[in-house]
Amino acid sequence: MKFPENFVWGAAAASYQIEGAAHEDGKGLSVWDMFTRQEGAVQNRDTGDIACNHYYRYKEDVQLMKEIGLQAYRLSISWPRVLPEGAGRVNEKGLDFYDRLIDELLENKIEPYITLFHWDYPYELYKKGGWLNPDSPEWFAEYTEVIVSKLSDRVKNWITINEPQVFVNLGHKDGVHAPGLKLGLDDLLQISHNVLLAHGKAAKVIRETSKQDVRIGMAPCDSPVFPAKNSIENIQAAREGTFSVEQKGLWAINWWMDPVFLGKYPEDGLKIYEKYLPEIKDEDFKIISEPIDFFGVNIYQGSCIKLDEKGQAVPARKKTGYPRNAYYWPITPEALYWGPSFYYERYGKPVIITENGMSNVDWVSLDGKVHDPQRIDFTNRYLKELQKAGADGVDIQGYFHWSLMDNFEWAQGYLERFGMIYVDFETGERIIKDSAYWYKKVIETNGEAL
Ligand code: GCO
Repeated sequence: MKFPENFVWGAAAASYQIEGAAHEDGKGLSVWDMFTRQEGAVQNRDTGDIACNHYYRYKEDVQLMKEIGLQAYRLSISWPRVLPEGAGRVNEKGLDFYDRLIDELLENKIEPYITLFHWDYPYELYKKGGWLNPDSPEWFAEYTEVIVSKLSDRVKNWITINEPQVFVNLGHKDGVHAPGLKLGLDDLLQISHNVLLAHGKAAKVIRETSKQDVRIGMAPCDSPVFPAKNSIENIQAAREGTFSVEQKGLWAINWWMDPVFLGKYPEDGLKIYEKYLPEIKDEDFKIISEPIDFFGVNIYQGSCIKLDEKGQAVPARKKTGYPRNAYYWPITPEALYWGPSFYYERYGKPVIITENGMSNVDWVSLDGKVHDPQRIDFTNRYLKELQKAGADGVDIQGYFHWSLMDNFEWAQGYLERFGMIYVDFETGERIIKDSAYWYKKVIETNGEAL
């Protein structure tokens, strides 16, 4: 099952989840450095202080990427590592780390895709109100300029913000992610508007500052709704369910991506949130909808709906003992057909899967290897669905497996292993899992090996 020519095969990780060196070489604090110290915030009181020690082991890690045959690597930049106070003073040692990492990747013919914000928000800016502060979009734009000025001679692919739904809902509504707040809807909508403005300002800065042509995207997450049957009515119900603020609230992908690609909030959301909306200035949507080049999206699962006897959409019952991963997320490969299909229909932009993968109960076997057949089967099934979406006309342009290596899984600490590389968190030893060698063959054959 061939993928399009020039389809990009990669893997993804994120600064706070793998770098470690959380208090070294001049790095400033992030909200995750603060949050992990709160009693009960993270399983086993785990922190990202050391994580995978990638800050010091990046050369070894790039060699592992090369051995796996990755064409691209999606990394994120730790904002407070480069700007310890979040704005103003640059920590040259921090910027130098990314400079060296980019060079190492390019020397090994691995294309870097940089995510500018993957949740490790500068604590000093948090103390000034964080994403609630009306200056927050400008803070992000200034940070973006520092990074793009330094790296854009070598980096062409940029992702502004990772999963706004997660850090807004879990971090600012439910309080179970950093910064651990439980804010009201008016604040949450102000934050979401500021995040969208920050995205738009950053996209403009990237385009204007870059020393070469760029491709820009964002990486929202989604759990698309998909039909139990391929009837027109069932598909339409799934399409409506995928893009429904009424059903999904601030998790709804179109609450975020309609402003970016269509220059307006979705009607159902405007009605529901009417009393809580922030002030929206005339020029806001021009800023937010600064043109970008691809629809990046993180998809792990979807939800299946069928039509009842009255033609109403209802959840399709999960089979008893349905397949699920170690994180108890159901295995739903159809999500990688229907999600990209619906996004491409709605926004007309090439689709890049910026994250997909699974947590697995991985351990080192007696033969010293890490056998992870579930991850191979999972990825095989999801990629087959993505290929089908491509065959049916969706412009699919890339796939980044989450994750390159086992890492700090936020409030779960080190309990969940998503990596294609096993990490011993006591010794730092890396072991390439079977799934990585399987993925190598998929990459070499551009998907034919599926
Ligand atoms: C996310 C984040 C990743 C997670 C991964 C598994 O999508 O939540 O981008 O940092 O680790 O998705 O939950």
